[in-house]
Amino acid sequence: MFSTVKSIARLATNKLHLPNVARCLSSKAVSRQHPSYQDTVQQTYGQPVPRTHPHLLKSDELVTGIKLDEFQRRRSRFMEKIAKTGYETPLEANPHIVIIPAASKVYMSDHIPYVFRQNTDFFYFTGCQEPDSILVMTVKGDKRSAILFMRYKDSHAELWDGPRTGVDEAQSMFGVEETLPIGDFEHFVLSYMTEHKKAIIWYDKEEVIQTKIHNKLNEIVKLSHRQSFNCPKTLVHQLRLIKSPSEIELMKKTCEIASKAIAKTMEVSVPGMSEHELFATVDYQCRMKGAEFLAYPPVVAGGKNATIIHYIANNQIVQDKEMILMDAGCEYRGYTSDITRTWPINGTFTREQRILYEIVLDVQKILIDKLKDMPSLDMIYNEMCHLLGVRLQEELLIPKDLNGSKLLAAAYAYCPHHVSHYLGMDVHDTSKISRSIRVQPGMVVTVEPGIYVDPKNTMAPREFHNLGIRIEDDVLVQENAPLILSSSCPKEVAEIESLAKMNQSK
Ligand SMILES: [Mn+2]
Repeated sequence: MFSTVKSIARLATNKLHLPNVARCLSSKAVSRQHPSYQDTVQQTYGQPVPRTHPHLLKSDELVTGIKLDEFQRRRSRFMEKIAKTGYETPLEANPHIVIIPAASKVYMSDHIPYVFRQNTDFFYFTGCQEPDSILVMTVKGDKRSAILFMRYKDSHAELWDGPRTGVDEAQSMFGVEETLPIGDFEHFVLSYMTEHKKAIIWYDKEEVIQTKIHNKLNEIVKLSHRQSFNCPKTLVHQLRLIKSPSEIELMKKTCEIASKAIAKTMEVSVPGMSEHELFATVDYQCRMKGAEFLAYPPVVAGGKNATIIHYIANNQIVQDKEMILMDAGCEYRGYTSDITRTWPINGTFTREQRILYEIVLDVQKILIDKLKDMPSLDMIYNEMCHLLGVRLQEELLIPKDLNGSKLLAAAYAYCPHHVSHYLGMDVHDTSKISRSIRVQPGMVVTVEPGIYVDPKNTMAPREFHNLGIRIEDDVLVQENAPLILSSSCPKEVAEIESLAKMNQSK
């Protein structure tokens, strides 16, 4: 990917191109802010800021779509929650220290990193994109404090890996009470624990994010009065579960990008194409519309591959008369979409494909509509099994004499996955939140029923064998009616047939 020699060459080239940088900076968008040339060259940050990346952020945003005060509000709401826990006596509040590490770089092989993705909870509270940082929040009575531990600026490391924000700039940039160098972390925690012997330490010991920090914390906690950690994750996820107005805007955007990308993929698809090409198309379309990357390895499954729920090999040719099931979503500024569409590669459903497709579509629409009654996701799942069961009985894919739990079990044989999960900064968002609680306005959930006909399924007539269909939309729960965020991706039979027909004659 890169080598010493090439990097040196690149540095030399960059120097030669400095006048070009200056020319670019005089473009309209930047010149409005009148940056001094010297200033731009000298002060760099570990992530885009409005001055260096005016095409990505508005002048008052810390990250695209979100201002600094929202991050501060998230931290103070969280610390409020923490302050309400852990009273030893009704009058004596415990001090608390919460530790949330940033992600570290992960390597696929020697010196070759995977694309960096920040630890979600850390990003939610800071907007900080730098690896190996740590957020510490302390709560003692009415006193609240957020401390960010950052890497020093390091000209040598920055030549290789790009700029760092550094300790000094970070305080005003991220609006925390204090910033300290990462090397001071251990000492800070030790002295805090010495000073506050009864402090509760909040740290997720199950998920090792920074190994060094994890090991140090384990040593520290053993010496402490507590000798164990409290996990902060559930409290964090309770906050993340309800999206703020700015988060809703970002969710709309990420869903719209992926919706249009999948629609475009339908439009170019044609028999004989490989799943790989369709994967490349959706990936390309998402990036060209501004997404950072796909939110997960997409399922691009032609024909019978669609019956494998987590099929991601994506290396087969899609044949005439087969359907393609595409489950893809993207990440836009830290927010994810998760959409599935199934369409006939030649633009026309066969009789059997259409029968099953219409069942899934009808059931999906009913389930989305149910969200107005604020059910739990588990209730929606039970409803799906019931509706699928009845509809499959009508089409003779389930024996007519089954009812009750036997009918539900028969439906389960056609759809072995849950119908919904929470969606947000993570694809399977807020995993600590049970699916048995009722949904509330501000939550975003998926609705994704499917039918998969395994030839081993003895109830299924032969002509339905190996068909796999799923339709998945991303839905914002609102007070009155749910809002489908992925509505710009067509799902009606006539719409997807006409889209999929567009490239057939070429
Ligand atoms: Mn999903």
